[in-house]
Amino acid sequence: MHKPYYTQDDIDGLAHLGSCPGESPFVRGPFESMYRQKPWTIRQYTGFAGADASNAAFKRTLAEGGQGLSVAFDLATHLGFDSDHPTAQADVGRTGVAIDSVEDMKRLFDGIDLSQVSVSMTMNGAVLPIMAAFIVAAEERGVARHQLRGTIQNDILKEFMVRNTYIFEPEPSMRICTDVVEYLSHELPNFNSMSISGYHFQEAGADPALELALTLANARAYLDRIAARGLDLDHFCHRLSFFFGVGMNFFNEIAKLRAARLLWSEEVERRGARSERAKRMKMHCQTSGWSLTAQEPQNNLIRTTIEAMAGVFGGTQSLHTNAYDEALSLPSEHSARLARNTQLILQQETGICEVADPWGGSYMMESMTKAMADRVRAYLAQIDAQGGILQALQSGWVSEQIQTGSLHTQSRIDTGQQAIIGVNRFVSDEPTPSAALLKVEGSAVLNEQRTRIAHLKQSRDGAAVEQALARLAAGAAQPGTNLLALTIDAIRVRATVGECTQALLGHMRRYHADSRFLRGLYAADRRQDTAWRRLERQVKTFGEGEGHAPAILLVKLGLDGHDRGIQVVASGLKDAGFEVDMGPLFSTPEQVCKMLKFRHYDALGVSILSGAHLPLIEQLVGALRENRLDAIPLFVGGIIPETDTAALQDLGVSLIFSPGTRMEVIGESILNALAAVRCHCAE
Ligand code: 2CP
Repeated sequence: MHKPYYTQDDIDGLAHLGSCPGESPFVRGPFESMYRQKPWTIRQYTGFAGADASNAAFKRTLAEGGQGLSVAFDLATHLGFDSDHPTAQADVGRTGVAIDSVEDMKRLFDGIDLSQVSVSMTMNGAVLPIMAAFIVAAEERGVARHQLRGTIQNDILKEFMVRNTYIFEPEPSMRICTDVVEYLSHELPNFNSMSISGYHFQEAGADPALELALTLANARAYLDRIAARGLDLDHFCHRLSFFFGVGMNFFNEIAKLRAARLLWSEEVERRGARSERAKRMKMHCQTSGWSLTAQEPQNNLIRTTIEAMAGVFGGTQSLHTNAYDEALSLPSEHSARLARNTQLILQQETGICEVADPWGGSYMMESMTKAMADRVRAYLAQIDAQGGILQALQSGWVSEQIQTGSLHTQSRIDTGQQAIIGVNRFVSDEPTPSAALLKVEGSAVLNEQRTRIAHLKQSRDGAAVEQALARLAAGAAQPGTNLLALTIDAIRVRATVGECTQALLGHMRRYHADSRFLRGLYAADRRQDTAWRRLERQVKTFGEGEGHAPAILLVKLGLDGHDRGIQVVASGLKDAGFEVDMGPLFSTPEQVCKMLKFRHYDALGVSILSGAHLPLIEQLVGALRENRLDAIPLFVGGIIPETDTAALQDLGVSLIFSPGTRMEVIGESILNALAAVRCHCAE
């Protein structure tokens, strides 16, 4: 909550005041000259289909004003599956580029000078083979290791908390992260070895203070592990970078970025760092994907511009601006260009780059920075009281905090307290002008990758691969051996991403998360709301008629781990009186059938945000039919372009819900569909 206005009284005595930009504690920015010397890097997250298509997109982005690259990998790669693995097939090339080997990595950067362009890679679970493939690809192109500049995300803790592209259990995963930091700090001195991320917390429902607290708590856990290896803070700390989301809470987002630098500087100093470089937090920011709406998508251009300005006023070093059509699909060429132009216009037309930290000294901003830092310190104290972030993760505290935030936000939107223009206020009756969406031909990418893998396996020295993988597997069982060094050896002789992962899985167990959702919170927020109470009555009436509450099974199919939406729907329907079970992440059609046989359900709801809805629903419907379960009404929620609606309906999908659908609309639609099935059966 902001005060109506701020005065000198609000900043009197604040300890963080008095420094200039580029001076410790860096509240006002990491560099004195900030954007006058070098504006933030325009770094758009890009990648889809195969390496050649993504390479063309990279070249286009650089030609059109992009200043660095940021690679999006597909879900199969994230989870360490080669494209020809049966589990991966529907997801190959959908939400990022498919990379199976160093050959793919070389094609990805073909014609791009890696000694000149910095490359960020969002990779966590399969960080070893992907980082190794990047290093070997550069080596084979003649680029020296010290010339490589860029960032590997390598932040596994937030994967267990929200992003869900983990492979191994937390302990071995932490070892892998630390091996990567250790190796890069010696071998690639200009490469950032972590991008410790808050973005995904905000996307999952955390407010800015919780986002920052969880990010810093994770960063502290990494510092502990790295320090335990005997590495000197002044040697590696300047290569730990950060990544935050920037949403529509304009002033708070700026305050968050300023407070982040303040708190990090304090933390690193407290641990004994001497150099200013070690204490200076550098960050990448991304505008909020969650704030984009499928309704009137052009409004998203405005939202993204405002969020980008908050990132820049907050002093970010690198920025991704989302494309306006991302609530509908992957960005099209046109929308990607507009997103990039948003940053070019800010850099080159506005004069924003001329002054460092223009908010410095503002009564409001300084006081909000302090308030933000205090809230974050209070969260960190709560985490410490539990024994640290790993304990807070394992006890469920982290997911409870985030889900609480997301449910309160959802109820504020559903009741209209939080305005979203075009969604819950000033809704337009006009049809939305259709955007030219990017469509990935998944099966074509899959076939191409399969052929390439087969060719690679025929042409390589099989014995050398076997030996390298055996050494990697042995290294996994032996703490103290650097796994990145061993993976580089394996990748160099043309082992695949999947084979390296498999070798590690011999000694490191695969992680399986529980699916949890909160009960009671959403309904508590909507108790006074007539639309909500009507839904509760309808559910009750349905239950009285049937002799039991309507029971629904909600599942995530495929490799997509985005579970904010399904958790909110599970909580909302449960609170309305439905019986709700949620299947595990990454469910297969066969597992869904097993769950449906285990107990009675009236309906099945599937959430897919990866773009793989058509092949996945086709597989699911086939499995339901084989198991004689196809009479159960099937609902789909997620990012489903209108052009795919008819195909899903032909497959037998009863209802499709896009993001932003109000809870009572979901609940009532399901009840109506169930009632229609009952009528049909009675006829
Ligand atoms: C910059 N430099 C300066 C100044 N500005 N030196 C003096 N005065 C200045 N005003 C120097 C820096 O110190 C650095 O040199 C060099 O110029 C490059 O600047 P930088 O600030 O390091 O910029 P950068 O190379 O773009 O690096 C920015 C970050 C890096 C944040 C440090 O980690 C990064 O690029 N992160 C991007 C992460 C990313 O793209 N994530 C994608 C997430 P030295 O290096 O010598 O110090 S995708 C998200 C999706 C949603 C997902 O995760 O699922």
